[in-house]
Amino acid sequence: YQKLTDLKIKDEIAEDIWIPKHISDLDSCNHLMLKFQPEMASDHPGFHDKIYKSRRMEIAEIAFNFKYGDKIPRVEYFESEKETWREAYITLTSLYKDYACKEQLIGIKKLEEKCGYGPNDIPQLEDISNYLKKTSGFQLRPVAGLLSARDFLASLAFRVFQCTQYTRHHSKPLHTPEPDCIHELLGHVPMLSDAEFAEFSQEIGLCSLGASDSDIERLATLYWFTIEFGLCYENKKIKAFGAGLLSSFGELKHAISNIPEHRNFDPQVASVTPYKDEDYQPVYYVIDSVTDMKEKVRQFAKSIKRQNPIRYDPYTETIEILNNK
Ligand code: NLE
Ligand code: FE2
Repeated sequence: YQKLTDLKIKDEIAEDIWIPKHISDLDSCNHLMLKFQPEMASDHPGFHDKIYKSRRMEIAEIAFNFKYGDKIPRVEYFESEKETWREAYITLTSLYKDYACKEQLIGIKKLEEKCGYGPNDIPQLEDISNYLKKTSGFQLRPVAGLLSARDFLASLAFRVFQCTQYTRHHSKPLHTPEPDCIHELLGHVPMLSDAEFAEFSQEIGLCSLGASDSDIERLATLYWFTIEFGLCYENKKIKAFGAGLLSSFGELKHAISNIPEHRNFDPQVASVTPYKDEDYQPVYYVIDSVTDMKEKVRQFAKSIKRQNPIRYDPYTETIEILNNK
């Protein structure tokens, strides 16, 4: 036990922050944020729905029991859950032609061919994880809800995506403020199967390891305006690559319309822009390409200080702490 005043903080470099050193240490990166849980949020569409809440608990158990190296247990989805998926799948994929970036279109097509994606059934995390592993080196681990930014970002450093397994409430199939498997599987997974996007995601993760709380906040905000709600130019047209858009019928159209503000992507500015997590965004950042975004974020990353430099060893899936003295 340490009193707050005993913590050594100098030059904004956070010291003695625990970081996962091996991919199996992600077993400890499981701190949930409760603000969107149906038990906690009275405006959650499932707040009064006992069946929905107990179903959520049942699926959450899988995540609570999961340990590194386990196969992700399959969920036998209810007909009503498959119906929610079907509606979202059909509506969203029909919009992608006009609204989604090319990486998303390619990603979805391959997932349909190779990983059983389609309107009729919810694909299983274990199958998707194996597929991603082969395609971009990413893998999934089940999570019971929204994680703390520090834990979520730390997982990305190991090319692990913490993935929810429950579905949104059936009364609101086209938008949810919290992650659910429709958001993950339609929004994140196709983009994560792109090699360059995967690399970008891992780099944000690596940058977060050992960072101070305020830097974690900046990185989480940057994550929000890119991986979650990012737009890009493609042949002078604006398209979406952010998962929060690609999984929300309503916000996808809103983002591309003339209603919100579109700003050219600048990580210094984006990382301190206040954002809304309950409703559609008033501001979006537009990148020129994934390559360009990655370059800009690499420059930005130099402003994130940590006690010692680190290096990721992909062979052993280990973080090495280098001593620069
Ligand atoms: N608004 C998104 C959706 O409806 O799929 C989810 C965002 C989670 C951060
Ligand atoms: Fe997300």
